[in-house]
Parts: sequence; C-alpha cells; structure tokens
Amino acid sequence: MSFNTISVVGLGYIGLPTAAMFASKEKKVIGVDVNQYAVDTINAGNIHIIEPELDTMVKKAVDGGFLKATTTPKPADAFLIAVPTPFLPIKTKNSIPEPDLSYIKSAAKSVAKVLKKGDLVILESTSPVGATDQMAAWMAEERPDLTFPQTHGEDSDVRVAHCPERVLPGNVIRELEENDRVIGGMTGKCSKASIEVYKTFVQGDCVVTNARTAEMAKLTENASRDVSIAFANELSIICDKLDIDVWELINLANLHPRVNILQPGPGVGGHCIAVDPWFIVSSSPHDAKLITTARHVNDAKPDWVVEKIKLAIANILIMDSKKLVSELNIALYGLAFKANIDDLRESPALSIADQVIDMHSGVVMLVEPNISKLSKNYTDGLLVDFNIASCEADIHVLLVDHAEFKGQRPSTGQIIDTRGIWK
Ligand code: SAJ
Repeated sequence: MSFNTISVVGLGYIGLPTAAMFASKEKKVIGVDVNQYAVDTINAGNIHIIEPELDTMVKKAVDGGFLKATTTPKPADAFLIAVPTPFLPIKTKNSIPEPDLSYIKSAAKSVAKVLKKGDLVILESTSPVGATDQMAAWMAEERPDLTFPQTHGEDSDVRVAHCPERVLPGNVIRELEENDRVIGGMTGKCSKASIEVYKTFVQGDCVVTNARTAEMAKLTENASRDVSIAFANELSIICDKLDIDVWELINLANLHPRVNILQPGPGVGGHCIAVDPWFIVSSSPHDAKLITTARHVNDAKPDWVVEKIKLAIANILIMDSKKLVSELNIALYGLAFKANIDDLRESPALSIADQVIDMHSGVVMLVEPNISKLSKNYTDGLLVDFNIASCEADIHVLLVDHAEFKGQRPSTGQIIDTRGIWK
C-alpha cells in the first residue's frame, strides 16, 4: 500500500507542522480544520500560530501545490487526527477532570464518510486509554459497509492506530523529524501501515506496541514530567521559607550523577502537562495518588506567587506609611505558558495576571513580547513595553523566562523572580 494523499485533521500546533512535514516530502496533503479563518490563512500561504520555521514551510508547501486546507474531509489514503482532547466542564470543586472526546468523535465521524477500503486512520491526539478503540467504534457505526480491526482484525478494510505526538512546542519541526515514534496499531498490519506513513519524514525509530499501551505511554511521559516539576515547585516553596536560593540548590544537587531535578516556576501550563495526567487519574482515581498530588502542587503554585505579590505590597506600605496601595504599579513579565511562544492555554502566568488585575487598585502592566493584542476581556493599555514597565513599576514579577527578559532586569523596585533568571 502506498500512501500518496495524506489528510491531517486539526490544523493546530501539532496538525499544521505535521501537514507541512508531509508536504515538504512532496506528499499531497489535505489539511482539515473546522476553523474557517485557519483554513483561509493557510491557503493564503500564511500561518495562524507561532512556531519557528513553520511559516516558511507552510508557504513553500502551499505555493508548491502540496498542501491545501479545507473545512470538510476529502478522500485520502491516510488520515491523521490531531484535534484537542480537553476536559469536560468540572462538576464540583473536588471532582476529577474527565476527558472530553467530543472533538475526536466529530473528527472520526466526518472522516468515516470519505473512507474507502485500504485506508489508514491514525489518532495522534493525546488520549485516555481506550480512546482509539472508541474512535474505531464511532467510524464503524458511521460506515457499516466497511470492516474495522475491532471486528475483523488483520483482515479489516480500514486500519486504525494510535501514534501519539510527542513534540515540544517551540521545537516542533526538529522534533517531528528526530524523535522516536510510538506506533500503537490495533493490529500488526495497522502498525506496519503507520510506520510506512511516518517514515516519509521521521528519522527516529518507530517502535511498535498496541494502541492501549501507546495511549498510556504518552500520558506517562507527561505525568512523569509533571511529577518532576511538582518536586521542583515544592522545593522552591520550602527554600523560600528557609532562605535558600532554590536554583543554586538544584544546580548543586544536579551535580550528582543520578539526580536530575527540573526547574521551578509559577506553575505548570499548556495544553499537555497540565491536562494529560488527569486522564490517568480519571481512569484509576484510587491508585494514582502521586500523580494527583503532583497536579495539586503545580496547580497551587500560581496562588503562592499571588501571595508573594501581596506580601511585597504590604512590605512597601510598611516601609512608607504615606503611600497608598492605589499608588503602587505592578509589572508582570510574560503571559505565555512557557518561554518563547505565544500560547496562553492553561497559562499559570495568565492566571496570576488575572488575579492581580482583580485584586490591585493601582496600575498593572503586562509585558509579553510574543503577543501584540490581548483578548477583548482585557482593557486596552495593559500591555506595555519592557522599558516602560521596568522604569515605572514598584513591583516586578518575572513569570516567563522569555529570551527578551534575559540579560536585562529592572534596576529599581522589588523583584519577584519565579524563574530564577534575575538573580
Ligand atoms: N515547566 C517548568 N519547569 C520545567 C519544565 C517545564 O515549570 O523544568 C513548565 C513550563 O513552564 C510549562 C509547563 O511546565 O508551563 C509545560 O512545559 P514543557 O516544556 O514541559 O512541556 P510542553 O507542554 O510544552 O510539551 C510537553 C512535552 N512533554 C514532555 O516533555 C514529556 C512534549 O514532548 C509533548 O509532546 C507535549 O507536552 C504534548 O503535546 O503532550
């Protein structure tokens, strides 16, 4: 079987770079997204997200006629589904977040309409264990005229696999090519077909397992990182009380050949590490004790930072009894969920900014070099340049270690550095 036409469903942070990679190898790529703006932008040779190198790749792919975007699936030989898997709305304060598979369902049902015998459908979205089987069941419901692996095994008309994406935002293009890939086919033939598709551009190894193990492998990778970051965040709180520089401490501990502690920060954000561990917890709530605790430790960190800001305000007022709270300017540096990107999803920095805007009666300044405009929920004028904030603020809170903030730091005022770059 040769896969000449590849359809990528979901043209976001993973789907669009993946589509561009296939197109760069001169495959015919049909990108599908429900967002008309994204589709129009891509068809004009532009991109609607920020990711290094992606703009030139997409332009080349579109100009060369290899990539075309559309809002409804068209026939292809292989379909890669890279749609979001968020949480369902949380019922009560203490309930465990449950995965929302509605985007996968709707992608699977719409792809099913154009499937033909011999096609391959790969789920790339990070998913709870069992989601690939569920996706195959939804497609089978839609297409009783075709056979699927859950009922016909190796003889099925359509092949189905889970091959989770594992790339790091900000470094996606290189990692798409170089990272090893976990290939979780529902049968051996499904895995074999998936390897053939990925070998178009993947230089890393394609390691075969079953779909459920592939699903769990991806969740495990992100939960492992979450637990490690929680350890660093917990250390930062302990060190703050003990008056120890946590970054120096971690550097020292990491000199040990078998210790590798990650970095503390204002919390864990993004659409992956702050979300995926809950998919393990929701499947095994009584057993996932450490994973649950890590999530709570990381989720509590933004509130701890806000308490530090309140303390800094109180200290200034104690030192200068004539000063009013409303006369204090607070600058927050960085809003994205991590360095050198524009992505605000689940951003702890943004949640801190929201709390500070709500509580503070004086001026709040936000500095975010990767964003030129905030959503309409924010009043105009909140976003300012680094130079204005660094001259005018009484309290400077470093939230994201963007390249622009390294090598320059405010020279006056109190500094709360959650990333250890302004020491
Ligand atoms: N963070 C820290 N300290 C650290 C490292 C990260 O506080 O030492 C914070 C970041 O600031 C950010 C959050 O954690 O708020 C997540 O950032 P990240 O760089 O660790 O990860 P993501 O979410 O950008 O990408 C992760 C990656 N997973 C792993 O490294 C195991 C990536 O490979 C996955 O493909 C991606 O999730 C995904 O899509 O699942």
